[in-house]
Amino acid sequence: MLDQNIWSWNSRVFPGISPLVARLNDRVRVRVGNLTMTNHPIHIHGIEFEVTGTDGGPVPKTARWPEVTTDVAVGQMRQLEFIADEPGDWAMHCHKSHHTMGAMGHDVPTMIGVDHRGLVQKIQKIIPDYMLMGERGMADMGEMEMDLPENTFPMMTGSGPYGPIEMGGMFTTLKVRADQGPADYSDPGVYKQPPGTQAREVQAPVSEPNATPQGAHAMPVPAGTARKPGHSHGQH
Ligand SMILES: [Cu+2]
Repeated sequence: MLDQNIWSWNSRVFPGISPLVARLNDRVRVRVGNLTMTNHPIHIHGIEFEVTGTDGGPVPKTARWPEVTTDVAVGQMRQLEFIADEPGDWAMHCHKSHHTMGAMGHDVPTMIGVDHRGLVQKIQKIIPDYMLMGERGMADMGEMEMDLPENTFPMMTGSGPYGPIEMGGMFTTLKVRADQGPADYSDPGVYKQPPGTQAREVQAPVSEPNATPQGAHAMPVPAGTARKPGHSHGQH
């Protein structure tokens, strides 16, 4: 059955799925019913929600707690509520990573981190159609869009303003907008960050050999050692 391990929301898979759209500071209620034979931990970025209801009825206010992920077990329903108080495009997805990927090849060794420069040309002399992929992670796979059997769907072809999102399957976005009209749930498009709030690449100055380390990157770590959380390191 693992060969058919593909998952959807209402028979829709990202990117062929509508976003959840909210006006800034709307109270949003989402009901997730699990009709499958495996659990799905539902995760939303950007906001915190409360589980306000189950198959047994409403959860009393005194028994609710803040969450960003809630597991919806086989045959269960979970009702989530939150105030959409953070503008943006937020990922909303099942937290089992293979449930956000779609059809996967099995029995294939992972090539992440393997430097195979020069290898492909040599192999292609013997096998002309040979391809290597996965050196930089799963985006390589999504970009390739290889031929697939007719009874499946592409693996992770979702893309965003900065390139491949590396997601498919049980994934969508929560879009929170200040300028969305009341009861307007149409897709507002890609979120535009206010000036000065967007992450950007910086060119750090090359530090002097005797300069004080400014962070973890400035401190060489011998190969094969691990730095345990909680240990004092540097200026932090
Ligand atoms: Cu899942």
